Amino acid sequence: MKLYYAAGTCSLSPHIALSEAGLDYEIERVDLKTKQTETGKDYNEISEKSAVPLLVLDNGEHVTEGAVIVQYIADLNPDAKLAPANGTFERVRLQEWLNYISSEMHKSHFPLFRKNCGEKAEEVYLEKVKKAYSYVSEKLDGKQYLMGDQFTVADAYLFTVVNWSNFLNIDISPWPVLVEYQKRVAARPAVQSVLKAEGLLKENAA
Ligand SMILES: N[C@@H](CCC(=O)N[C@@H](CS)C(=O)NCC(=O)O)C(=O)O
Repeated sequence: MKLYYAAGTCSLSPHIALSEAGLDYEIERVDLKTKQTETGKDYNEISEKSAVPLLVLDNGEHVTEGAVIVQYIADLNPDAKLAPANGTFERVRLQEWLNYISSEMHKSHFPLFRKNCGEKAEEVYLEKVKKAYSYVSEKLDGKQYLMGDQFTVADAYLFTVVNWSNFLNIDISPWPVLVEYQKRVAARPAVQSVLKAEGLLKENAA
């Protein structure tokens, strides 16, 4: 299977999930400005949503929507424990997190990145992002990960969206629990290898 990704964007989350799951996969980078892939293909011809992440399965099926892709990946290798089993109440809790991160956090960053939605919109959405930082910090207090001691795909997603604070110069030091959480997730070997592959580690930045 192949993941189409753009460095540091929301596709980082399924990229981490693939790495944590220990599966065989390929990646292909997409330039979201030109919509060209690294092998010179027109991404608009590949992705009908013209967005990353896109997971193309070996049978040709396309899976889109990050919150769904990561669950698909988690279920391919249950031994990696990246998601509680389907049908359990714990799975509902995981889905609650994925939906919260997607609807309340991920998309609230849109006007902050676009910088053309007007000052008021930026102010309102920055406020929303900070409110979410407070909420997740409260929930993470005393815990390693969102679901407890076990790293799950919800952590891959949360780490990805909180990592955008680096690109947007949002100071997260008022949320020390979140600062420690980001460090904890970043230090995982599978996450390190993905950050390296996407050129997001400082040593690769030059
Ligand atoms: N609902 C989609 C949204 C995906 C999305 O917003 N992707 C962004 C990158 S984070 C993108 O590819 N945007 C297209 C563009 O910038 O042209 C999901 O959750 O996977």
